[in-house]
Parts: sequence; C-alpha cells; structure tokens
Amino acid sequence: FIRNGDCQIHEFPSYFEFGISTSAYQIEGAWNEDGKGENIWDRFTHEYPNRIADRSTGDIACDSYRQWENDINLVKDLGVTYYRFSISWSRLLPTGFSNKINPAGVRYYNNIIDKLLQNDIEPMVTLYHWDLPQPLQDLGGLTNPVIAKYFRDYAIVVYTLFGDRVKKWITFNEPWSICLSTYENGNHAPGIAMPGIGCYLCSKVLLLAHAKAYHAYDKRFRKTQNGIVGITISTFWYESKTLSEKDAVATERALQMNFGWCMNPIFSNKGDFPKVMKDRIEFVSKSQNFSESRLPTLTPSEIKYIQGTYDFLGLNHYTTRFIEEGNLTPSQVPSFDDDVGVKMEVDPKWEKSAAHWLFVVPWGFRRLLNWIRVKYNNPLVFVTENGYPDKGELNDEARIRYHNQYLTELLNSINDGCNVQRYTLWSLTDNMEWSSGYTLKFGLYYVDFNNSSRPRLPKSSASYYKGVINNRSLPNFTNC
Ligand code: PNW
Repeated sequence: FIRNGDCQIHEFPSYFEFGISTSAYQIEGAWNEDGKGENIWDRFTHEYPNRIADRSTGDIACDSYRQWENDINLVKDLGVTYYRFSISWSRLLPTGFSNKINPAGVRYYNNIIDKLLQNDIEPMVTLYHWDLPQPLQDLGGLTNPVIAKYFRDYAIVVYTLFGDRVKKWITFNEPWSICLSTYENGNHAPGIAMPGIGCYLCSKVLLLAHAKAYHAYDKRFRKTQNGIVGITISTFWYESKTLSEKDAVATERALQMNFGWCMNPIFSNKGDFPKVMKDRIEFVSKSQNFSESRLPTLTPSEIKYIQGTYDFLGLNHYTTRFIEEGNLTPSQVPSFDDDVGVKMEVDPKWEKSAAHWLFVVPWGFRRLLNWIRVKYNNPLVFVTENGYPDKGELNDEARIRYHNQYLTELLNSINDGCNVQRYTLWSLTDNMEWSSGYTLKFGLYYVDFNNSSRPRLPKSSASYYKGVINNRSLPNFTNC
C-alpha cells in the first residue's frame, strides 16, 4: 500500500502543525511544594534509589515549576504553534480525590496556559503522564476499577478549570508503557512485577477511565468548550523478518498485542481487544491451569461504552523491530512476552542511540502510519512524540539526522494519503528520563543538572527544528 517513488510533496501542507512536548514529573520538580501531594514517582525514587540508573529523583528535575516562564520563551523561540505538556494530578488534587483542590496548582497551570495563549501557542494537555497520586496507588492503582471513576472526577476538575482555554486533551500517555512498565516488569513506579496478570487488569481499568473522561467531556463540556479529546498510544513498528506466512502471522499478532491492545477497543469499528490477542491469552492461560483467560473480558456494554471514544489518535513512535514466529508452546510461568510468543530482533546495521531500545529505522514510521491508515479507517493522527536519546551533546548531529529522516517518512506518508496533521518532537529540554534518570537526553535544549539554577542552552537541533518550522520543508529532501 505504499506508493514508492512518489515524491510530490516537498513541503508540509498548510494545515500541518509542529509542536514540542514535555511531561510534568520529568520537568517540574517542586515535588512537595505549595501543597502538592505525593505521587508514585516521588515515592518510588525516594524509596528505591537503586531502581533509577543514576539514583536520581525528579525532586528538582528541570526546576520548571519555577522556570516555566523561561521554558515558554524557549517554546516560543522554536516557532511551534502548540505545546504539549501534562498536568500533575497530585499538584492539582493533592490526595488524588477531587474534593480538595490545591489553589497553587490551579495558579501554576493557569499561568502556563495564559502565557502560552498570549504568545499564540496552543496548549495541548495530557491528563495522565504516569504520575499517579500515591493514595490511589495504595488502593491498587490502575488495577482497581474504582480508579476509573476517580480519573473521571479529576478530568472534570481539569475541564472545568482550564477548558475555557484548552481545546486539545489527551487522557492517557501510552497505555502499553503504563501497563507493562508498572505492572508487568515493575521497571517503573510503583515497581510491581505481576507478569502476565497485572498488565491486563491495568489495560481494562485504563480503557474504562479513558472512556469515562471522554464521555464526561461529551456530555458536559463539548458544547460550551468546543475542544477535542483523544488518547496517546505508543508503538514500535514490527516488520516481518521473512516473507513466510508464519512470520507474517507472528508480526500481525505482535502489532495487535502492542498497538492493537488499546487501539482496537477505542478505534476499531467492532471495539474490544483484538481477537488474536484474546485467543492467544486464553489458550496460554488455560494451558497454565488458570480457570479463565488472564485477559479480562470486556462485556458487550463495556465494549460499546469504550468504542469510538476519540476525536483524534495521539501517536508516539520511536523505533522498529524485526519479528519471527517464536516458541508457541507456553511456558508454565505467565508473562506478557510469552503470551505474544514472537522473537524480536534488530538489524545489526541499524544506527544505535544512547538508549538500548532505540535504533534509527525511519522507514518503519511510514509503514506504521500506512498500517494505521488501512486498518483503522484513516483516523486523524497527531504524532505526539518522536525523539532521539543521546548523552547530551550540544552539537547533536545524530539527533538532527534522526528527526530529518523520520520527518521525511512522515511527509512520504502524507503523500500516501495518511491523515497526519501534527508532529510533536520529544522533548523541549533534557529531563528526568524515568528509570534512566538523567543518563539519557532527548532535549533540544541542554540543561545543566549540576548547576542548582538549571541553566538551559540551545543545542544544534534547536536551530535545525526552527528552520524546518520556518521553511515548512526539510533540508536535503532526497529520500523519496
Ligand atoms: C515515552 N519504547 O516513553 C514517554 O512518553 C516519555 O515520557 C519518555 O520520556 C519518552 O518516551 C522517551 O523514552 C516510551 O520502548 C518508552 O518503545 C519506551 C518506548 C517508547 C516510548
């Protein structure tokens, strides 16, 4: 379905917009100031310092709680038309519950939103970028169905306070990362490893929470506020390693169990988890002596309630893997990887990055966007993240190459007919990269984390991105 060789568009279409993104825990700091409550990342980094590569925390991070004005100046200087950031749930609602709102939190996000609008930068706001209030985790976090209601209550507070000015909402950032890193392998806060069980419970609660927040907007806010609500889903691209039928089947299953897992219930016409995922987990569960599938069932009314709850797809994409059929005989120990049952590989020729998981594979981006176009009826796509990790070099040529190549493939996919209207680069500044601490840098701006005033310095990539935005085209556009 890719029309290779076509190269009609050299410029980004006039509707196309460029943006830049961050998230609250990764930049704000001020973890216990002005009435903010404790969240799971505060607790995790304080209690288990050895779970973070450099034993660091987000206690200060980029100090954006104080330097927000300066950061908006940096955003402005890039020339982007919108800024994607997230609200810290526990800064707004210190206990997580909506009965007590922190006025300093309201003031902080009001200041940011107002200053953005004064500068003609549209706010695009994520409600949940991984920093769950600790009291909600104490109740079981995203494995407890009541959390869906508390998320809806939080969303309603946010729409009420900021929805007069914020018109683009993202409910959750990356269900796949949330459910796997939190409840499968425990690499992320709160560090719970319940392989083959926790991640599936999480995905059902997350989908219901998302749908509740979407329906609440629909019922009570859409008419007066006129905004749009979506979810951000991340995915690898998976490419079959061979032309064999069995590897093609394995590749499709891998895609459906990564991207399709939460994409299907919301964006497909039929709703529900992908059939191949349900079948496979049921089969493996039974062979492990479970009485029923470890993947919870969505009831017909839940399927209906979740299906169609989107105005756009937020897409985070970084990298690609080759897929071969794996060992399909289940092991006795449940795990997500065993459920997927494929072998993942990288090509030794692919350019590496500073992150062990990220290889530079630009063509995968175009394949992915076209696969989404064909499978899900060409939805409106906002790329909400795409970025390259290094060690923080100021002359970051590898980052420039990465973005130029990925943007080239994005342009090709628009030419293929994909309805992609936004590109959001991750990230504005170097920041707290979760379990990797400050050892990986994604920023267009360098931050000196050894200096208590956290000065920012533009890297070469900042002027590269400025140029792309200003010219609305890519330098050296040859790869078509
Ligand atoms: C995203 N993967 O996570 C997050 O939304 C950001 O907060 C984070 O800083 C950024 O990517 C860089 O890691 C991802 O393995 C984590 O493909 C892992 C993957 C993708 C995205």
